[in-house]
Amino acid sequence: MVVLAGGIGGARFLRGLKRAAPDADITVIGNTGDDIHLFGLKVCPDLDTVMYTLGGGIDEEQGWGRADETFTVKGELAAYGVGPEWFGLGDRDFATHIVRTQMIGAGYPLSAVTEALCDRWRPGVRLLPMSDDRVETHVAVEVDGERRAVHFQEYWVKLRASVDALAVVPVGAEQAKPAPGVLEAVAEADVVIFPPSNPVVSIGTILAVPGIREAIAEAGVPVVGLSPIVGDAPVRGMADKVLAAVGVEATASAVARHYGSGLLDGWLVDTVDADAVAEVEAAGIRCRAVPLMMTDVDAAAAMAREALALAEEVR
Ligand code: GDP
Ligand code: FO1
Ligand code: CA
Repeated sequence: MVVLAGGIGGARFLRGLKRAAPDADITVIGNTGDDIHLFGLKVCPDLDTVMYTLGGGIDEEQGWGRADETFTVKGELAAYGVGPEWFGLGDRDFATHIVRTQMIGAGYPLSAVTEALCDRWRPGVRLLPMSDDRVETHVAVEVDGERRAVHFQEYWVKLRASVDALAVVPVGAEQAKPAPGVLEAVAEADVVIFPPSNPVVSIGTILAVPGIREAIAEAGVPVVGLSPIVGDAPVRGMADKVLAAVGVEATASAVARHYGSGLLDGWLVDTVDADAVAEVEAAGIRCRAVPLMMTDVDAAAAMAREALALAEEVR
């Protein structure tokens, strides 16, 4: 199985998928467009969220960062006047970024570094970055009447998506190559799953790496997705803001139609969005309404079972 994943939505779904299909061989293609360099360190929030969640190190409530975290280093940096203060890097998390940056400095590609980090966390999936090449999602905003581009993390974390996103650009994506193993995993997959991750800045960014979208469309296996939008709003976060930037309504149906029947064979919407089923099917995508709230691992596993059942239906 191949799963394209962002952070929290992808990671929580994967935990359910592992429970639903314990013997499955799962390759995760992770989004690296959220990556940011801070204090000379390379931080990969979405890869780390998947790794920590599946490896048992995540801060469960927050959904990102480490459990039992402390912020001594961040405080000491601030005492030197060194920021940014708006990005919460904890002490335990810092170690991950130090190891990653050290290995990259020694010449290892991100895919090899991620594999090394996963030797510790044993996530039970093969976690691949979408690319070893640098891709950075930027968001065009207007602040005080002036248009400028900010890093995705600045838009999301510092600005809390409080201003409209005028455009979302995965800078570097066009020149990026899929990481080793990505296209091979897609070609060998029995099913490709889009978990309820952000359609623009998580899955959209992965699909922007030349070759990945094409490989999925040409794999000849069921491609099924789960809506991150429930009741016309994102379950978490501000996906509606970045959907607006690409001209897509924040509805379960609009997101499915945004992916399109050329890519997607099946789509799950929440039971509260049962009205969307007919519209999605009219667009040539098989659709079912099932509970889509990942309140616990069992709920996520039930969603995974529904996704796999839908894949068999469209096979
Ligand atoms: P991020 O990188 O941490 O933002 O995580 P992802 O891109 O993987 O997923 C973010 C999306 O997950 C958001 O748009 C949420 O709406 C969605 N999401 C989070 N929890 C749930 C849930 O329980 N059910 C569904 N259907 N979507 C969820
Ligand atoms: N998200 C926040 O909302 N605030 C933070 O301070 C923050 C720090 C952070 C540190 C490490 C990490 O792996 C993730 C972190 N996140 C933080 C989450 C993450 O950057 C974003 O929520 C996602 O990338 C949004 O897609
Ligand atoms: Ca993310």
